[in-house]
Amino acid sequence: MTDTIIFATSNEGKMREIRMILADLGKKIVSLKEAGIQVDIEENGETFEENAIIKVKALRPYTDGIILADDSGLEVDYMDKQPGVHSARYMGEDTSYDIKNQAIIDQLDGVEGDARSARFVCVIAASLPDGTILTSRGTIEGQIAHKQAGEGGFGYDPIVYVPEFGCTTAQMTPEQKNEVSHRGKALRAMKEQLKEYF
Ligand code: ITT
Repeated sequence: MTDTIIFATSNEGKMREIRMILADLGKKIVSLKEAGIQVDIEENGETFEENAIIKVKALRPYTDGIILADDSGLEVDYMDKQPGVHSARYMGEDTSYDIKNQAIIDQLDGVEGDARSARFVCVIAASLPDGTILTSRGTIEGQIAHKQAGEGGFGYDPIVYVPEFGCTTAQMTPEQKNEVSHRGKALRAMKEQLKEYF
């Protein structure tokens, strides 16, 4: 089985975390850009699972090796679990996260305590050379912060406050975030499944 895994993502923030979490797998992990693949994938699924599977399947014509993909997002309970699978597209793909994050804080104006609950969700899909599709899921529970805090991570990290740690996921070190995050949990679960195939 090939020693290179294509990770079907164009998101550099995700890719930084993925490389750290999968470092012990002993495989070379390459992003779409590094693999020289330009593909426009229509993520029209209604669930994180559907979209993660859409991504790995879209890459199958380009390689006969293992393909991984991540579909993830932020569910805000007070907003009926939005932006959810639309997290990247929420308020427009080109709108800055400073603006998107402030808009979510503004929508929760006057909402207090547990009613501010939210979570990051991550689903990892794998497509194996024999056609097998695997998925794994991870979540991290938090609350929407009253103001943005922290410089780490990417995307919605500055507004996801995790009570057990007393900080947002943007205020965690990369190691801390990977230890407790939706992506860390989903990728470690996927590693366990993949070990059976190596
Ligand atoms: P790819 O499809 O190319 O992987 P994408 O950014 O479009 O990149 P998604 O469709 O899975 O990926 O959308 C995920 C969005 O959810 C991401 O752009 C962020 O806005 C948000 N998100 C996911 N994980 C996050 C994290 O760990 N920290 C902050 N925001 C996160």
